[in-house]
Amino acid sequence: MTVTSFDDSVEIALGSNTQTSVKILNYGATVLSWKINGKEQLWLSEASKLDGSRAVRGGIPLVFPRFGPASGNHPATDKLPQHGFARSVTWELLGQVDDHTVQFGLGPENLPKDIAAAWSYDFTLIYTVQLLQDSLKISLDVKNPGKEAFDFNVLFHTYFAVPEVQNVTVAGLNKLAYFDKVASAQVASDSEKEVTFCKETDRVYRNSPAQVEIKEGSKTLFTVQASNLKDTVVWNPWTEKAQEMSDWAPKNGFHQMVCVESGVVADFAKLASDASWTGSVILKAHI
Ligand code: TA6
Repeated sequence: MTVTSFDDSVEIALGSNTQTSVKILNYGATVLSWKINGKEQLWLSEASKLDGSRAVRGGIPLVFPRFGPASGNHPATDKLPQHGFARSVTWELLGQVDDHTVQFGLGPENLPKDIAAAWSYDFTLIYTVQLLQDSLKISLDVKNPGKEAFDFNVLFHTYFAVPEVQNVTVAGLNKLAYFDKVASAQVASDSEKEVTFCKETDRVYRNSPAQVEIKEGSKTLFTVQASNLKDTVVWNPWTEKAQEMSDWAPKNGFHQMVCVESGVVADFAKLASDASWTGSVILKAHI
């Protein structure tokens, strides 16, 4: 394994097999690329900004401390932008834990003044990215060194690359109620059916199973194994929303992606003074 730092990013490669690698942009600590034997596992918009002018469109953006209206109103975070600030600030590369693991850190000192004023809690985030042969483990430690408790949302907003989303299902969420963000309605569901995609799909599943699978027919493409992340978001923007997003390209690229996102977004996690919280997810590709 080798870790290479660049001005704006860091890359981990599996030893001599540099065809298996992960690249993380310091801006947002956003995983831009995860390749296994040269095959890209994540979807990244061809129009995504990578210069720090706006959040990356694709890869694995980090959502913290706010998800958005679907989590309900919250005086402390309602003033923050959609999905919070973690994906839109430059993190500090703390270094490598070992030859296949790197860590990034974020604190109030890294925030623009307006964001620090909007969310003035003392906090420390440590983001760990670990590359394995056929898996990627990402973990976020949230610490509250301050005297005041705070509530937060968190989400690993993963854009998985798939051959054709109309042939993809998400298994493991059967029979679960969900909040349908497209219809702005809570939906009770006793359906045994796996989630399918034929239109804009934007769902928040509360208290979802720790493991869900992304499948193409009977073949499992990815396994998503979450730890201490009780909710799952499933999203595909489809034609109209893809057209509306200026940083979405190609416009028909929604056919080659699905977002399956593990987090705490249906409501807020609370962190008491001097407490810590850790959530992680292991993404496994079934090549
Ligand atoms: O995670 C799904 C979602 O919240 C959708 O509602 C959609 O807004 C998507 O994230 C992208 O949000 P963004 O702020 O990155 O444009």
